[in-house]
Amino acid sequence: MKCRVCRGKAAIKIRRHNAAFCPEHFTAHAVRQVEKAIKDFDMVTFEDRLLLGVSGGKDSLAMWDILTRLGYSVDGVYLELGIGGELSEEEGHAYSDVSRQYCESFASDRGLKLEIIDLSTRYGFTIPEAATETRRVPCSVCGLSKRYILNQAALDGEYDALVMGHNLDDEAATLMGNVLQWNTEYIGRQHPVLPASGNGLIRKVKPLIRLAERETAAYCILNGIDYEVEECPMVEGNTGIKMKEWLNELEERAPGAKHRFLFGYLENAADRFSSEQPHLTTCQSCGQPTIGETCAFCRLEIRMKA
Ligand code: Q46
Ligand code: ZN
Ligand code: ZN
Repeated sequence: MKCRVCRGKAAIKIRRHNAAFCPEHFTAHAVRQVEKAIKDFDMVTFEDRLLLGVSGGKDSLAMWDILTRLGYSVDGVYLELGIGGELSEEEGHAYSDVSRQYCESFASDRGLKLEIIDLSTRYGFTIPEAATETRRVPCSVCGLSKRYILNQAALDGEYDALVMGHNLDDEAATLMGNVLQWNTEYIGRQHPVLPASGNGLIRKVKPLIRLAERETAAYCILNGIDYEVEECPMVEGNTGIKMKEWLNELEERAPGAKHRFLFGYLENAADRFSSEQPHLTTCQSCGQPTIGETCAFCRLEIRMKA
């Protein structure tokens, strides 16, 4: 297997591009894919101050590395969710601790600014506690907490946009899940750029959407980026995992299927669903946007304090 560019020994084959690359040219390819996503969807400019939510996993660290390489000004924010697991002998929330350490090392090695927000210290609960109290799937309370806190962190820091580390697999799986249920409101909200709104929503962008999960992992490995390889111990019940498995089976039979599904939707059908978005008002408690009187995160916070 030879590199498409230099004919040297290839390190990775990408079937949907019908191409293989050596480490150097794969890195250049990955960077180009991000550049293309930013340009095609007019995501951000070099003047923008960007905030990236980092988890310590491959996607967000690859994203930080690529955006910095391209010359964007990007600070990171890590949410300490209080998730435990079997990763370390030490007491405490092993999974979250280890994930935070990967983010801290990445940032300090490169002189980048990283803010740590501890859910427990700032809001008085952890994700495992909230999941137990509400009897909801952990990823559901985790997702809503992350969306809220990252948006708030970007507003507080007066950033121009919040960068999300969602890759091609994440976005295709979300779309598939929503299409199978015909959740038209959610479908209408799925786009690589979600514009800011006057009532407390920061602009959100997803520059990683042209790279698949195995490509962001390969990018990290080939570029010496250490990341959390273990899966979150609370992932059970996450419906996106099933969708990813199905899409991987499809991709195996028809390389490029994921890309065609997601980008076909964005090019041909996204505008048909854009009017399906609900009318947002302002949360009476915190000022962030909501469809009811009090936003879902404030309701969760009130319940956890009771
Ligand atoms: S951290 Fe949170 Fe993920 Fe763990 S509980 Fe689910 S959403 S799986 S990306
Ligand atoms: Zn090469
Ligand atoms: Zn609120």
